[in-house]
Amino acid sequence: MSDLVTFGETMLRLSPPHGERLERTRTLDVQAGGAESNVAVAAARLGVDAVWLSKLPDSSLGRRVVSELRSHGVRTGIVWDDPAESRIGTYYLEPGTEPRGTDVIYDRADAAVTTTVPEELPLGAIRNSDVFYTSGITPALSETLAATTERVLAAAQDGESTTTVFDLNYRSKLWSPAEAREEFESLFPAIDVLVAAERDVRSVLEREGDAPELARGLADDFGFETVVVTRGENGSVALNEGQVFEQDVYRAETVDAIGTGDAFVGGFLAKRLHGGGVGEALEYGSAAASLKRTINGDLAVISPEEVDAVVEHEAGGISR
Ligand code: KDG
Repeated sequence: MSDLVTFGETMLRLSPPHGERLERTRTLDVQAGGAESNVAVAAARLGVDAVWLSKLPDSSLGRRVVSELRSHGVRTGIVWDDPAESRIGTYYLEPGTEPRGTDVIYDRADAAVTTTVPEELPLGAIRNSDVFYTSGITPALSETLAATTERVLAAAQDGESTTTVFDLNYRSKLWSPAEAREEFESLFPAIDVLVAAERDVRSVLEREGDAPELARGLADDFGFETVVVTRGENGSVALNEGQVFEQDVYRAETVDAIGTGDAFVGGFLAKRLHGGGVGEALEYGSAAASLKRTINGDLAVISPEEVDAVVEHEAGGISR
């Protein structure tokens, strides 16, 4: 039995030292990065019993990812693949800084995780979890994974008290908006809590209106228990049982924005799992996200005390 189970790909993230360009650098920093493990790390660091499920080559690179995630308190359930026949995904990241955008280059085709079938996963553990989380990246990675995502979400729904949480996480380098929309809408009936960036709701799901209207439209059409719309610098909005909650962002000096959304979700889920209401969870997730922005790497290396301090002392409070 665990509080949170997540499932998805984690890659090796390779990035040049601050201010250097991928084109010229001689040094690449290596870290684990992937939306679902990022959420697990943020939640684990905030006191949640979190398990991350995936498939990796049984090589030093696969083991490296696992030991990094475990060092943050995440438990792992890994399908180990023959290293002669499989690989780990990598992504190269040159963080953007005004006026230059972030450069991301994926090298992840045919990674071990893309062959994961439901029979390889601990469906019982998924059914017994309080929350099962995956994101829109997972079904985008292969047809096999799209089918597996559907099956594991169905297994989670079979759990007596498992809440399924899905972040759209649309990635334009993986598929087109039309492909993503079709897949997302087929998964929605199995999802209790939808998290989505406002821009993805507009451009991928082709919805219109202000953030509360977007959330209401999705909840009405697909029966979500909760919809959280994240709005970048404009904060976030959640709709739960007909009630709208709004949250501003907390100030942060940004060192690395990658993983901000995952830290938000990790914080949101931690607060919910610890008995907090939706408004408090938005506040806590938002504070976790602001702390993440100050940290290099995908992972939110944060503590509950730091998140509480942001909530208590920083401007950007809640407007309910
Ligand atoms: O949310 C952070 C992720 O975007 C990053 O870890 C890389 O998983 C990744 C992806 O597919 O974009």
